[in-house]
Amino acid sequence: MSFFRRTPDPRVVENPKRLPPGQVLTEKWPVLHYGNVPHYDMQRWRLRLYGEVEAEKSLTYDEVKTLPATTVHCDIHCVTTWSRFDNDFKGTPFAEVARLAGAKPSAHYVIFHCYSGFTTSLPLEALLDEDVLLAWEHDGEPLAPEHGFPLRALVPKRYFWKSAKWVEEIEFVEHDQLGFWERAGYHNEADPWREQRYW
Ligand SMILES: Nc1nc2c(c(=O)[nH]1)N[C@H]1C(S)=C(S)[C@@H](COP(=O)(O)O)O[C@H]1N2
Ligand SMILES: [Mo]
Repeated sequence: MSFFRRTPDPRVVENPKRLPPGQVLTEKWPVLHYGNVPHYDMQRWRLRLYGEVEAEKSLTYDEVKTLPATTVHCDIHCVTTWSRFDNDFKGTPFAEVARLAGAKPSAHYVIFHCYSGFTTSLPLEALLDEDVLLAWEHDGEPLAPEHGFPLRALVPKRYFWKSAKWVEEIEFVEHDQLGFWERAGYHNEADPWREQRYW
């Protein structure tokens, strides 16, 4: 037994299964990404929806923020082993976005295209879960630039790299395409409960 064992967090003592295998709880919110943090001219910023949809869209930030919004209370789990409990993300359910664009029956996957070419993808069906958002607030504050301002995905059931920051374009496709970290060896399904970290 280690002399340096940290006092266990009461939320884990109470509910040991809340922390996925191999994860360590953190109170801070680490910043993790490849490349640099963008600074957008929000007058020119647009969210583009395209691909296998009935109606391609280009939305201003104000338009995004007038979509039906909800708050999701969740735990987040990074593949590098930190987890953070009790986050409140506010945003619009991804299902609203899929409805707005009119995802066609052929739209089986969704690719998030982000600042500087970062991409990640998930099956559309997974993104229709009610805890999946396009988020613009965390714990009551606008997203900080380093955490994805103006808009990030939130997919709490997957490792956090699937929660793309600085989302600029959402592409609906028939066939999946591996994203940035997935091509580098990360598991494409990314379920923290099954420890799907790497291929
Ligand atoms: N655009 C973009 N989004 C990204 C990443 C990235 O490199 N670029 N990294 C992912 C990874 S690996 C993690 S753990 C989370 C970290 O989000 P945070 O910095 O808000 O904690 O962002 C994810 N989203
Ligand atoms: Mo990560």
